[in-house]
Amino acid sequence: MSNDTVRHNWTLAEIRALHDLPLFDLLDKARSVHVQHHPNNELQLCTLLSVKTGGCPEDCGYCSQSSKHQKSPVEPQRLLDVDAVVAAAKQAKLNGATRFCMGAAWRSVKDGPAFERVLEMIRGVKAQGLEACVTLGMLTDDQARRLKEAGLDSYNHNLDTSREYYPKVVSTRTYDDRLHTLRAVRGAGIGVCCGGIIGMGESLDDRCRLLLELSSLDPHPESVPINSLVPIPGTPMGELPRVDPVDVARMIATARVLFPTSRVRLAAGRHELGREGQILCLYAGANSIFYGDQLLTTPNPEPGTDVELLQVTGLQPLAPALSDAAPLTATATA
Ligand code: SAM
Ligand code: DTB
Ligand code: SF4
Repeated sequence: MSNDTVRHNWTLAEIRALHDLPLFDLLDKARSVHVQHHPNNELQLCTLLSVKTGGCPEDCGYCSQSSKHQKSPVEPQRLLDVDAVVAAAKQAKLNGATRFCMGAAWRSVKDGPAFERVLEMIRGVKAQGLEACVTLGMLTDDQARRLKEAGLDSYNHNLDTSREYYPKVVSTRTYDDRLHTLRAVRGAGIGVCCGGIIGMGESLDDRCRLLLELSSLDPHPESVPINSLVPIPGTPMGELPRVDPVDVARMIATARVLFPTSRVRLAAGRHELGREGQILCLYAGANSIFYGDQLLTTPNPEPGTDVELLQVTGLQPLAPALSDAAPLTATATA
């Protein structure tokens, strides 16, 4: 398969037909695309850090950090110091991560000291030889330009679900607000990390419409995170059932076929998939995971368990950009 098979004109019917194939036929297609474009059995390890936790004015129904969900267990915290973030990035690198992603529970970025501090964090992370990614909410063109100037590689801003289902998930912003920020990111020359969440009560067509929307972005997002809902008690989605691992694998395999050259990330919800569920998702075409015992506010598998996952699959962590990272061991610290 050559790059001319990177398509931006998929139809919903085509995507749904792919998604609904007999499982092994879908896996065969995804695997064939995967080995043509990502031949090295590589797995990208990204470590996440919440640099500003809680107190967010948006009302995303899945999120522990919304101030609208009074019963969520998350206590708001102030923006971390640059030194603490750089120390966490150094540790992430020692543990074998090559990408460091920082999340802030903001609706949008405000110009001022907090933004200046985030720019300093990005410079500090880049100085460690790590890829830097942030997710800060909505951005203006000028803010995107300043993030790029600070050395930012990638901006995470998820569409989360279909345009049709979006109002069931969040009422304080629109789908077009999200697309507007994605254009600002792309316009500044920053890589786009954009995906969604399954398991929020959406239909299979909604999942396929999300993929359709993402596939219409030109160029495609360099990275497509597929999150499974982590139900947080005290949020509107806190009582929803866990996603079936086979459903996650179907979503990942469909994304792999649609986004041949992108990284597809097996993101939130990995904890509950179990070892074999995760292996199925990696076989389906995921080539990136969050690595470290914490996502933003919820637990992630222990690094030692992930090292075993790499050993049992024979996957290799993506080589670090600089060579002073320690080799992975099952005792890697969080
Ligand atoms: N405030 C920023 C924003 O919304 O763009 C950045 C932080 S937000 C927590 C980053 C992403 O994490 C969300 O877009 C969503 O896809 C994912 N996420 C948040 N809570 C989740 C949950 N409980 N389960 C699964 N994914 C979740
Ligand atoms: C993404 O798509 N998933 C990550 C990252 N981008 C920022 C966040 C997952 C959050 C899971 C819930 C939590 O830990 O609060
Ligand atoms: Fe705020 Fe982001 Fe959580 Fe939505 S997902 S409530 S914008 S932190």
